[in-house]
Formats: sequence, structure tokens, C-alpha cells
Amino acid sequence: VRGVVTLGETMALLWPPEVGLLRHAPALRLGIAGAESNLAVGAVRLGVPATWIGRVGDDEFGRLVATTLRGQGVTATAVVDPGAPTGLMVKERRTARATRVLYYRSGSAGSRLSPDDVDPAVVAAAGVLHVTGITPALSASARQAVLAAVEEARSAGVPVSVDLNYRSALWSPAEAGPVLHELVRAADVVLATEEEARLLVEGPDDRTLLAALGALGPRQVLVKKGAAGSLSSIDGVVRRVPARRVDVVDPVGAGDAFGAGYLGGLCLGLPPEERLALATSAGAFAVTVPGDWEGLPSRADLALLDADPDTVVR
Ligand code: KDG
Repeated sequence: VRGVVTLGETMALLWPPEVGLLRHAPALRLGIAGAESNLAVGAVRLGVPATWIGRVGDDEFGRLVATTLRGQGVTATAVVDPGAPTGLMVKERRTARATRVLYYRSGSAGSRLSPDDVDPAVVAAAGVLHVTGITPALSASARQAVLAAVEEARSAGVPVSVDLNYRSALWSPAEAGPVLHELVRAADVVLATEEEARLLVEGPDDRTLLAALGALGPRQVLVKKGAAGSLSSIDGVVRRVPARRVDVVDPVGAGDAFGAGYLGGLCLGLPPEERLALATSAGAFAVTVPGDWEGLPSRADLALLDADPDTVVR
């Protein structure tokens, strides 16, 4: 199986187990987070090889990123940049329903990703290249790295997947619009929320937005609607798939999980319905567990989504 190749910034993540203001948290837990590496872990769990390319600082957080991803089975090309620290993300569970995300990443090693970090041969050997709208927001060189990888994939005939992943803390809609537009035009697969779609196209409802995104070129457009499921257009066939009903513990990472299921299915050669089912289940699993990626399912886990309460598998 030719796997997923992706690039981006993965940060150390600090998160409080309890709800409340951060200043009152008695302790924080340490982990890692990054949209692209979340997706890479998700693919590996589904049995699809995944490579992640990024920069880390010459520090403990950088070693945490590299060893965690490798421990998960991701082929992690973590370029060590001695000139900048590994970025940091902090989550605050302000209420049981609302999480705030704080970034300490400006000038980070991850934001200094450059085209030289991306081996064209690795991209050319991929089953799919996956990029997000986060990486080009980090710096000019990171944007060039993404565009160079996309160009390499296209010339090698490797499908390109783009998750718009708009982060308002990193850039404005006016800055993001033209860059995301360029990525979508070059993409085969586009993943977006309705809000993100509106950065590029207009329309009164999700169906119009879906069609408008498709008109920019990609043959596979997936609009993620959280608890309302997804709306997709794959080779001209429009499908609405409801979400799986689960108890939400931490919604962050659901989109990456959805993407991992879809792209994992693509690499495995599954037909569209099965790709969408895998995406929907993976998204549901991700939100049942704290952390952005820890809840991602293996193929064997998938059946547990329908388990009765208090199920014990022996
Ligand atoms: O998609 C989840 C991500 O938001 C998270 O894991 C961290 O990459 C991240 C970001 O930039 O927000």
C-alpha cells in the first residue's frame, strides 16, 4: 500500500485534565498536537503507512514530538533546527463545553519548515500527499514548502489532499483566501467546514458551497459538519452521511480523524461509501477521548462504536 505523506508543524501540548481557568490548574499533562501528524497517526492505526515531515527544536519538546510519532509507527522526518524552540500549544477547558486553544509558536522551529526539508522522492512515492491551511500560515518558507510538495505530487501523478483548517489566530481571512484558493485548485481531495468553505466561495447552504468548491477543480470535496455528519461530492455523486452518536469528551482533532479515515480508505483502494464510513467512524472515535489523536481507532476498534453500554470484550 502506498501511504500518506504529510508535512506541517507538530507542537508540544499542555492540557489540564480538569475544567476551569488555567491559572487554577494544579497540574498540566504533556502530549503533542499537530493537525498533519494527527492525520498520520490515524492512517497508521488503520493499517496505512504514513510519513510526516516537519521541524523541531533541539530540545526536549522536539524529542517528544519525534519519539511520540515514531512510537505510533509514523515515519517521522523531524528535522532538528537548533536555531528555534519547538512550538507549544496549551488547551484550557474553560467550561465543560468550551475549550480555548493558546499557541506559543511564533518563530518556532516548526514554522521554519522550508522546501529543502521535503524530499521530492518521498512525495513522488506517496499514495496521497496531504497538506493543511495551517502550514502556509506559519511563514513564507513553510508556505513555499507546502507549494513545492504540492507541485511535486502533481507532476508525479500523486493525488493531493487539502484540509483548509483555517486558524484565525495565525492569519486573517484576507491573507488566507488567495493561498487556500491556490491549494484547492491544485487538489484532488478537499476537506473543509462550512465556515472554512466560505473563505473561498459563497452560497446560501452547504450544497451550494459544496458545488462551488468542486467548481474550483477538486473531484472529491468533503464538507465536515461535526455532529451533523458530512456532505460530500465524489466524482459527481453527492452524499450526506450522518455522524455516529457518541459521548463527546474533547472535540479537537475530529476533523483530522475524519481526514485520516477518508485518506486511509483512499490508499487502501476502498470505494467512496466505505471511505466515508471509515472517516465518519474515525471522527467519532477521536472525540471520545481527551487529546487530539489518542482516541484514533484501529480497524479492530471500529466495531466497538456500536457496543452496548458497559461492554467488556474478553
Ligand atoms: O486539528 C487539531 C489541531 O488543531 C491541533 O492538533 C493542533 O495543528 C494544530 C493547530 O495548529 O491548531
